[in-house]
Amino acid sequence: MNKVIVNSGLKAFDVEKIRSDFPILHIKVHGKPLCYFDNAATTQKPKVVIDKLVEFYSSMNANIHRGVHYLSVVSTKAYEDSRVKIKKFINASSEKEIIFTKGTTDSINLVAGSFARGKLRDGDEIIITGMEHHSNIVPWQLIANEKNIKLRVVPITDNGEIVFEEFVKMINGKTKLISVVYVSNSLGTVNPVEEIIEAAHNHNIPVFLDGAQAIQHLNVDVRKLDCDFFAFSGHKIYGPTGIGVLYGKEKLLNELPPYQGGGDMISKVTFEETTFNTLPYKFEAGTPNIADAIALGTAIDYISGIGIDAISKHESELLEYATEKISGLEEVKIIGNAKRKSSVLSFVIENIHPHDVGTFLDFEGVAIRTGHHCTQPVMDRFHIPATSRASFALYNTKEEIDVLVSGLKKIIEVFK
Ligand code: C6P
Repeated sequence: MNKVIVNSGLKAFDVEKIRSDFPILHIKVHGKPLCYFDNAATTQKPKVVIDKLVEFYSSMNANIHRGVHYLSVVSTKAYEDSRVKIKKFINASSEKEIIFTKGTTDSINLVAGSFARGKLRDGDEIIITGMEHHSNIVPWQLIANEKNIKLRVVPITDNGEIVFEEFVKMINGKTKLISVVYVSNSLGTVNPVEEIIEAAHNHNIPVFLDGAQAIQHLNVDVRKLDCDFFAFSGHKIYGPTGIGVLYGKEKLLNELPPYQGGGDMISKVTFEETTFNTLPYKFEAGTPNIADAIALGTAIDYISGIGIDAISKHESELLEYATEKISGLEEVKIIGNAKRKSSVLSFVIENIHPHDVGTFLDFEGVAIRTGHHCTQPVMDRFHIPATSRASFALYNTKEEIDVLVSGLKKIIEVFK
């Protein structure tokens, strides 16, 4: 593949060098070079992240916050160093605002459980949008059913953008939380989160951002955004699975009751009464996912070394290139045409089920996702059962997109 070096005031972006950092990108699938376009589901891991996991279990493994012995001190320091890296990466005010979770889903469930227990009353309302992932619908529904809370849904346009005026109209005295996806995983829409936050804060309503598809593509500065909560998953930002982050403003987190009880989240326990640990430990009950938290720090170092702005620029070029090529196929319809999009290209092909598209492309070595992408209400909104989705990452190239497009042309020909 050709070497693509982009240098326009940003850090030099050498995609071939980046590709050489990811061992899995060099395997063959059905005898063909792998073109991995399922990055919105999970990203591949650079060797430094894989090596960090091996290093942890080979030379650092011990439980944290509990031992005075050498290994415990080393692993505790590495775990807490990772928290500091994440704090800096998203520009939080303090490490106390960075809670390790299992991932975005776990982070949303944490706030749904804790916030609802601490703050919500009968008749209160939560606003979400029509393009949420199931993870930002179901946890609120569970609470809504339990506490008689109303979930209100902002409609979306045919282009896949929220109807902002409708959102503003929905805000009222009963609204207690607004929880929105920053970047839609099935449409690619980048939501106007700055405006959403401003409108919400004019009414003193906190905003939760589902950042699962934002953190790896956009420069996220939680202080500049002024969001109250922000969630992301490690595995979507080149880190391991089973680890994620909940950011919350310190003042708000302090006001919330614990989500789960157990070791490490307590200050003192008697049979009569328990007092809780300070932040962030109040929300990290039990032995956490130590190795993966540390390797997530390594992934953040890796991304920071390349520069998120350079990554963003590269991915925008890929999205633009793929959109142009795929729009040129008359049988293909793109689902999600928002003015501001990020790295996700969803489409349907006349008379061919997305699962057939996915299976056919797989034999060409091309990995895409097909289905409802855990956003069934989005599929309902567009009156389709599923889409095919190609999602791009920092290591993808235009040559790989050419392979995807030629695969699509073949399948269209075959099904004719
Ligand atoms: N979307 C996709 O293929 P977890 O599973 O907890 O890491 O992330 C959940 C989640 C929450 N919000 C958004 C916007 C997401 O895209 C996801 C995960 C994957 O699109 C798997 S369904």
